[in-house]
Amino acid sequence: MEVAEPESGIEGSMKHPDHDLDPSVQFLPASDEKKLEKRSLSLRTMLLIGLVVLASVTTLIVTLLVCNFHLRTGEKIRKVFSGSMTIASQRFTDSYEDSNSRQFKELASQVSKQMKDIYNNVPLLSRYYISSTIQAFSESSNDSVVAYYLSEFSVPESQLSAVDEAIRSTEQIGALRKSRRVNLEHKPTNTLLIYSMMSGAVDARFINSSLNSHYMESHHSHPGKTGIIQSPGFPDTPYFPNMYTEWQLRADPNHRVQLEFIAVDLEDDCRNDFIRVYDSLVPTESQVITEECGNITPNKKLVFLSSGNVMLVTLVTNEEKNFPGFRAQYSQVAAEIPGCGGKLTGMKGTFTSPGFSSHYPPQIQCVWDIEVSTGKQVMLNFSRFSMHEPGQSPKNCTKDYVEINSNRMCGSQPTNKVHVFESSKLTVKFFSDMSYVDEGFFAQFEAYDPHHFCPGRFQCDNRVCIDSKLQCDGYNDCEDMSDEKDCVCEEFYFRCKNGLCKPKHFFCDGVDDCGDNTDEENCGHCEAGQVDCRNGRCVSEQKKCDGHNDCGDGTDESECAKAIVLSCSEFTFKCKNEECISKQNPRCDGEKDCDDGSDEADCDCGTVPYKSSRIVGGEIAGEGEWPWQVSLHLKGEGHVCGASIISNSWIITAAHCIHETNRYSQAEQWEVYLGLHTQGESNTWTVQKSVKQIICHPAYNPVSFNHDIALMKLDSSVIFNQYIWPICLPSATRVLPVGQSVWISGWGKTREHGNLATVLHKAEVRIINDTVCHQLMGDDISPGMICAGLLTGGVDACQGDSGGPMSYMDPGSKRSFLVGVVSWGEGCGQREKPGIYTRVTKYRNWIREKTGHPLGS
Ligand code: 4AZ
Repeated sequence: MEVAEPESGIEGSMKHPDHDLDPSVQFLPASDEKKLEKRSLSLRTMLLIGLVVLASVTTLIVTLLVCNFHLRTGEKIRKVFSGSMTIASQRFTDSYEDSNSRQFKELASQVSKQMKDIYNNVPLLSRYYISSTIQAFSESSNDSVVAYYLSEFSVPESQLSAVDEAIRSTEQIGALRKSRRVNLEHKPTNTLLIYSMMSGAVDARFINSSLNSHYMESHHSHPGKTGIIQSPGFPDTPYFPNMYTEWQLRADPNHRVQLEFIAVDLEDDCRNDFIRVYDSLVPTESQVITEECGNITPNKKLVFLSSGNVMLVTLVTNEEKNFPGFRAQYSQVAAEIPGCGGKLTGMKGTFTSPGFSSHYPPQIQCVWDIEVSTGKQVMLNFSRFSMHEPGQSPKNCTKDYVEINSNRMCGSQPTNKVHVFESSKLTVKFFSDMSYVDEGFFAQFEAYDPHHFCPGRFQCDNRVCIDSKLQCDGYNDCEDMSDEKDCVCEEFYFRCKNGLCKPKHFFCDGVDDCGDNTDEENCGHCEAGQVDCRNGRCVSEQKKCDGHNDCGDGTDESECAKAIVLSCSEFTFKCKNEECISKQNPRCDGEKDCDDGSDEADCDCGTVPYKSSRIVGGEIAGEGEWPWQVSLHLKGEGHVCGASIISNSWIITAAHCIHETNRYSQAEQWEVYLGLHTQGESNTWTVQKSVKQIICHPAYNPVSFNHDIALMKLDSSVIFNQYIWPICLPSATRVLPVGQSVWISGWGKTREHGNLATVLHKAEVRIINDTVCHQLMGDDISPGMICAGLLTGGVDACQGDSGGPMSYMDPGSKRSFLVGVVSWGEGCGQREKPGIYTRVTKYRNWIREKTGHPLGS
């Protein structure tokens, strides 16, 4: 591996691998307009450059960017940090924007030397330091220079977090200088006066060792003008595979860079091809403003602002699926954003997050003081509110938030909710941190008469106003139930004994929606004292479990506490000796029910040996909590689907995971991760296997998703440990009552339009009545499917969870059974749109036939 020369800051720089090869991409000297602008390139030139660049796969830039960010070399791991520092002792000149200029090279060399000194002052860093390269300079608002660098270290694995910590300590450089621990008194005369310094890790996906080319452009925006940047070849030819491209954008001091995406057409999966925008000129992880991929429709405005006068746009692509790419326009806007805070008076008015309807910039704070006339009070409504950020919980809002009277709000807020305050004054604060931005909010305030608030809306007891349509709809919209009290139940609702109205489809769904169970009473058509047979007959309760098939379909003998030998039916459990017994769920319940004991054979499954303790609305799982959970990776693309371990050589997944493309159906394209908790982080117990054989259900229908189940045989058998353990397969007769709580787990998206989870998530959902599911989801529901979710929405499986387990823990035996395989749904977590799962009990015989799994019947 080639490594940059430690001292120079230019030699071996990752900046312009292509310069020696094609002069057309060199940076021009400063023009008479003072600022530099890269020469615009024709498509042909771009393609030519692209080809040349592709040929120059071994350039140092790529070597460092692609291979060195976090690469193992024997015992040590190469780690690269990126960052910026303000050099107070240096005045900015335009030539610093041209990396080929003498001035750039001289200053870069000085900065590199100084960085070495800085790291030498921290023993841990000096031990592992290799080199720094200076990527760019920009002009700060006080005429000094900001330098952007990449620093490379070679670190033993055990020291990685200590090095991270030590790197953070270098951010104290200003403080250190003041306390003279860095001996600047004896500095050589050309030592730079460094004022502030910040460093951070680089995005892990740059580690992708197949990235083999690099392309870079630099632009300085001009007042009143817009410039265009676009992926090479856009829109006529797809972007190149395995390429890292970056666009450095600068504005004049006291200005911000504004970037508007005009078109984005990338692969859907951000783990493969993605655009990232940084609030810096280097790709520092803590300064990502946004990440984009997929196809973004032009009616959705995607505008971003920098916090200072620089911005970096990067495009990383992988081997497969090359799309047209993107086009964006950049310009500069004044640093001061009008309407960021201030005093608001009058009877009503509006205010927005800074820059709305652009995304707000990072690192900004606004404070509004609202005051309405005395005698009136303030109410506030957010007609738009979107402040999501990866890693931010809506419970504590530590990243970007709005704060009203010390209450923080983030994530989404319902647009039909009005906040009512018992005061004529209100202070609203807006805060955005260094990374990730969102659309922000549009707020209306209004003065109200304290005796008559919520005009035109329903007023909750907790002084929240909601849309009148939400009153008496069966859902607790006020969050204090006041919208569901004293209701007259309309046509599609029934009345509970306690007076609540509930949608008719909540009736007899197995869940006590009323709270007094009246919606679950008298659910059969038979009289009191009779059993409801599933074939519609009614027989006396006394005939239940008496050993006679009184219903005729075995229902009266199917839910018995004790095993009675009966003639075989779909409601009986068949022992290995062909005897059939009547007991409900006899398999692996710890009691020998079959004379030959076959109901308790091969029950070493479904227990959690570990005794510690974009799923939507779920929470992070404990390590080892779902030891049968598998992550299926497609080679080079990462996690695609979930699966469940059923024996030491077989796993179960969804057929649609396999059917997606021709490539997906090839066994050698898959990597199976067992005992995994965090994507990209293997533990000593994590096992990776290849796939020897894939068996999709022969009747799988890719249009209806009927029979969405598949088996994968591992290339060699896995040794179980406390993090790798099989789940039990349910017997065909396992009864899962409606309303039963079951668990789903996976690394899928945590929001419908969000990103895949890195850490395994879990969520508790409930089995939903088949009839209700038909009503809600239409005729697409077949007997091979089972619905689960919460009808109120918010908790669900999502894209990336497919193939993973829906497990039921039998409270008696404490064993988990695989009752469903995540299959499909309409969106994720929507109200009255449950998730659809493959009903595993229906596929038992097929599983046994294909895998030889030693199941009872
Ligand atoms: C999917 O795309 C998917 N809400 C899986 C489950 C659900 C929706 C989508 C259920 O794999």
